[in-house]
Amino acid sequence: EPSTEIPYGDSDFVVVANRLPVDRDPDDENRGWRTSPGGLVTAVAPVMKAQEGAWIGWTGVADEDFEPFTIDGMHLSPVTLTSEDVLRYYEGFSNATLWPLYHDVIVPPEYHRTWWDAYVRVNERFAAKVAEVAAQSATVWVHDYQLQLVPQMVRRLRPDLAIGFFNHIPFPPYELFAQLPWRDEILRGLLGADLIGFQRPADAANFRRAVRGRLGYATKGSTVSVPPGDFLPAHLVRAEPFPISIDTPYLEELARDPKILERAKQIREEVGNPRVVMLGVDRMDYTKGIRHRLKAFGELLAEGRLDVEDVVLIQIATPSRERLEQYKIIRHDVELAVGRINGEQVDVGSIPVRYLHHSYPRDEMTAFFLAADVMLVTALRDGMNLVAKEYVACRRRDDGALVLSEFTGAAEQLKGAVMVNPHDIADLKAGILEAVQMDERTRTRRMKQMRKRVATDTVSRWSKNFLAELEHIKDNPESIVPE
Ligand code: ADQ
Repeated sequence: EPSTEIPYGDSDFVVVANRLPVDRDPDDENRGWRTSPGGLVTAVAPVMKAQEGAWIGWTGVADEDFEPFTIDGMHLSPVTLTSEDVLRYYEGFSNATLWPLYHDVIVPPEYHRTWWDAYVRVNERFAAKVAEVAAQSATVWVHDYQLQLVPQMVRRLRPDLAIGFFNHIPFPPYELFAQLPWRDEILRGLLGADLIGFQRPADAANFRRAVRGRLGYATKGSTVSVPPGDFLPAHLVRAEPFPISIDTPYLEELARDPKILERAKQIREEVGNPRVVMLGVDRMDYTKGIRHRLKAFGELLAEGRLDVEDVVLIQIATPSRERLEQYKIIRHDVELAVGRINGEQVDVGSIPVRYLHHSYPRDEMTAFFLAADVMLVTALRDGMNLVAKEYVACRRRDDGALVLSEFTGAAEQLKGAVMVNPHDIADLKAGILEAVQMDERTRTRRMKQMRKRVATDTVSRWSKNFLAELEHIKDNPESIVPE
């Protein structure tokens, strides 16, 4: 029985994420906020509008309190972060501890007790906000690695709620996860949820193995039995894969737009109309394998296996987490590599790598996807990688080839890609050449196969599946009792 002392809120559906789906825009004098369109918004906005929904998150502005506000029919409930929270909870524990730890320790994670304290404190703030806005028996959907303690905190405050959690990044193998000084707290935090979603089956399996190894709880299939304790009664938790996807119909619509098709042609002209345009689109992050990609491309040119007359690589890298040391290093390394490849050329007119350190609107991104014959996705580790799926969705003529790292979640769905191990530069080079030289019939066959997949696996289906499963668990708790 839910405690009657808690004043319930009005929202039947609550999304909780580190960031609200808005950016401050002082130029927009009407509201001061601009919606930042992303996959998650697309996925949950219809549910938010259909039910009395709310989104809890940070505005991106530190040290300022904001009142709840409504934008595009979504009720937003801001959580305040101080500059110190940003430093310790966000840049520190989330992005310099958890992010590298969960991505195979590509760079060494840093463990600082002050960062952990801030992580706990901020997670408590998010949980308190959920308890305040959620209506009785509401559904709460918590997102991503910044908020892994929120499920347990919410369950303690509001046992009446159905709590789902989705992890957008990988969940590491036990041997790596075990490094974390606060590993047990994180596992208990997540186990406050009724349903925990991961990108790949392997991520869910890694999580269940950590639960068995650290906490000694029994698991059967995807179900974890959590014994009573920590002020909570015994309960069952499901940990399962729910691979995220993209808004395919929207991208296909953009890819049909004559203005965008014209812009794609123009982009090809602007880079000198080469026979082959290759493209990379990533956040500037050490997990994305941009350095490895450039190394492979540079060697192929130097060895004359690719001809500078024939190919151009457009590398778009969105600025990301720029105050963190490891992000300064990756940017420096990428820029050095680009300069080196372009500097090796003898002809003043030869610029094989066109490097853009910017973010672009959706229309322009679509034009880039349409302009590219070969898409390079070479992440060293990536939860899913939406860029790979976006490229496929835009190729309405079933042309173009995708080079895809086997270390992305997307590799499990896009079987028509040229699969590569980006750590193996020789393999990466062979993959790039295979994509460049692939005959038209093979390209068409493989792209068709991949397009079929993204046509059915859309982000709205992803959120429907997740929420349906959560609903089902809530309505039939006995249905998940392991036989
Ligand atoms: P990210 O690490 O950010 O996401 P990704 O899945 O590729 O990686 O999503 C990036 C998004 O940003 C894509 O929609 C892409 O088009 C867009 N983008 C990238 N560069 C851009 C630019 N210069 N201008 C405009 N848009 C740009 C995390 C996980 C992933 C997981 C997603 C979703 O790391 O593994 O797929 O969440 O769960």
